[in-house]
Amino acid sequence: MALNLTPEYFEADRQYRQARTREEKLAALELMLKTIPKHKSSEKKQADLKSRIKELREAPAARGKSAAVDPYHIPSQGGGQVLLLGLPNSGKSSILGYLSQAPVKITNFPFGTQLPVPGMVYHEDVPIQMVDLPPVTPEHVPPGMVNALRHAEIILLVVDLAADSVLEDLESLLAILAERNITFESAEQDDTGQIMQVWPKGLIAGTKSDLPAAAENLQVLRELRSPEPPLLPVSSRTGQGLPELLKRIFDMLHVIRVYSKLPGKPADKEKPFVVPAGTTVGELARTIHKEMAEHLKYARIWGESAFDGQQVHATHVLADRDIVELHA
Ligand SMILES: Nc1nc2c(ncn2[C@@H]2O[C@H](COP(=O)(O)OP(=O)(O)OP(=O)(O)O)[C@@H](O)[C@H]2O)c(=O)[nH]1
Ligand SMILES: [Mg+2]
Repeated sequence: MALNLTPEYFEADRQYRQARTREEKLAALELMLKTIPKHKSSEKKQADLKSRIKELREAPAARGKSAAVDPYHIPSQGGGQVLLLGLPNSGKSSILGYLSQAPVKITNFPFGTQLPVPGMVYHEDVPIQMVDLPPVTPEHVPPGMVNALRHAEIILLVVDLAADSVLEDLESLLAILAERNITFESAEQDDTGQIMQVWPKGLIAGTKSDLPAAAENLQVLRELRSPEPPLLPVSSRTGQGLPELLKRIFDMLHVIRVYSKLPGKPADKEKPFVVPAGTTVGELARTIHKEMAEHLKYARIWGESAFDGQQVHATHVLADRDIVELHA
């Protein structure tokens, strides 16, 4: 289904995901409704937007400080945000525990996690935020979580590969989402052939791949389920499969990293700027400093998008790992 969403719509969507207050959320939703292309295939989405606007308008205004705090509102940090969604005891907290210093609670009994816990994980030198979520069941999805899922960039569905019920588990997770109109659409192209992002994106981690039952269950899953969203086997005991999972997440985020450099000095390789793929030199300058963008004369680039030290203009599109020297 081609929705042919416009850049204005994506910007409004982004604003919505960053919105903190009810007023900000309403303004962004209204902008989304205004900018969504009005045709048959977007009718469902339009109706969804209208009902969310109505819901928000009618919701009682938050009273006092405690009422305003939403534990599921975690602003995205680093290259992007991944939410870990799964049934109880599937191994969500263990994944984030293995990959980060985040204070996750790993328990051998179900419902160990009660509130979302964010942590930073790394694909090479690119920070990506992962959020461990409390478990869901077909009977119960914690209030507040649905909204977070709806506006997630990436949802990592976590299933226990060692459980013989793994196929049903995966199906019930997908059903929990589908019942709330959260589906995974693949990327679309706009009129100019540029890839436009449609969020959320889905990926499946089959955990506990180190356990004996996992191999056969994985085989069964591969034979019986559709290949979308993609499934990767991982183990939080041995770490197996986790680097591949992170690489896949990085690719799905459609971001690039670039390093800044001062004239006559080596590049700062410690902390890359992580920016959307397609970012130009001028846009990078704006992310660094507004004044820099205003006074930018040219840049010199080392890397894939230019020959070493090549002088380029503000409109030059950057590539992953480019080193950029801005001249103002
Ligand atoms: N062998 C093995 N055990 C694992 C793996 N991942 C998790 N476990 C075990 O599975 C149990 C549940 O792990 P958690 O990470 O707490 O699971 P969870 O999905 O966060 O659980 P809830 O928060 O209750 O939903 C613990 O006993 C873990 O040690 C794995 O990769 N291999
Ligand atoms: Mg947990």
